[in-house]
Amino acid sequence: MRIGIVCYPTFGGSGVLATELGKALADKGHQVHFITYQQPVRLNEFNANIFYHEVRVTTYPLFDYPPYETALSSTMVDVIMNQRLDLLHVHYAIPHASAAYMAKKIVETQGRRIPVITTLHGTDITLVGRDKTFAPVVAFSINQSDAITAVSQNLCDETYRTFAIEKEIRVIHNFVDTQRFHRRPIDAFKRVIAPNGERILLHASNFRKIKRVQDIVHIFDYVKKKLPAKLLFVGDGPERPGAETLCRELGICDDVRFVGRQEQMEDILAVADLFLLTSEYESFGLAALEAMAAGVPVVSTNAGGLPEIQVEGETGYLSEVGDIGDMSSHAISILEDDAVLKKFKANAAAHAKKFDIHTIVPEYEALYNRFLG
Ligand code: GMT
Repeated sequence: MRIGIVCYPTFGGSGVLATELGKALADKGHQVHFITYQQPVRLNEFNANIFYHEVRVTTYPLFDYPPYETALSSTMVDVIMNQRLDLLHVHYAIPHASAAYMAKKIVETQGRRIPVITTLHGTDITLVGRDKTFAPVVAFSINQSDAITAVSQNLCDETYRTFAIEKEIRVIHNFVDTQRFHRRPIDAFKRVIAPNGERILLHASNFRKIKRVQDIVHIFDYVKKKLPAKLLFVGDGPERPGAETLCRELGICDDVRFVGRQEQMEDILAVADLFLLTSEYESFGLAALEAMAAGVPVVSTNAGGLPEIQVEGETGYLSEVGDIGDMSSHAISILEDDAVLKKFKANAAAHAKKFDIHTIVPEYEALYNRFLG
């Protein structure tokens, strides 16, 4: 198959998932064409079946807002026609689904039919999408897609609750390459982070408000009072300065490291003992699944799709949003006993296999096949 994948190229979960899907499809012999404005961060190796088409937005003094969506549709048309694509798979509805609808209509005038599959990832529905500046276009373009998928049952339900969707939304859970995340810790790295064998807690995100990163700092402060521990913050975003200030106020800066955006998550996760995710909402929580695949238990909120990936009391614990006390006691209960920690680590790794790349990617292929032939 010749598949066009449209996504955000950044560190966000939707772009990561789309890129990993494209790489897996290419490994299976499909020809994959990424269409986006920058090389996706996880597209970091050569594969003869992978192509990258950059969307270039022309600037002009009249444009206070460069028309990315128009440029994206035009690039889609170019790639569909010249690379003879069989289908377009767009990740994150805004503006990808509406740009794909436009491209589809344009190529129809040239005698080409191209099926469009839209995968909903979360904030395109729950946060940005429901804003009235976007909502009518989001609802229309989702309804115009030939197939719609959501990354969790929760997101599927939220989408039906938010928009008048006339079509079936299929749930295809996010996935992880469990082999890749099954790594031995790099001892030298571990010694730098935790020189005295302290427990290592980890959070990775885009530091947006929805992640409630200050809750992470408070939880760590509680944990640290009970046992020797270090906290690693991976990623960057608008709430990072606030988290840094809070660390200073609590006097815990020496035990907290902000390491910025990182590509080699598997190496970082390999040294971690616990992953913290305090989000107000997560459609799925791909970062938590990657942690589990690396054998790292997760203490998280019970928001959105997180209960679909975690098993309470086995892979970690789920608490009400904002319940710092509950999350702290759960973290301590996992970390204070070697045998308990070992059990949770093994459970997390075993449960992540349910979402293995080799199980989930065929679900997308089966969906594609419905539109071909
Ligand atoms: O979490 C973010 O803010 C990034 C966002 C994205 O679109 O990249 O992540 C969403 O999609 C991920 C992949 O499907 C999910 O794992 C995240 O849970 C989801 N984020 C939210 O729903 C807040």
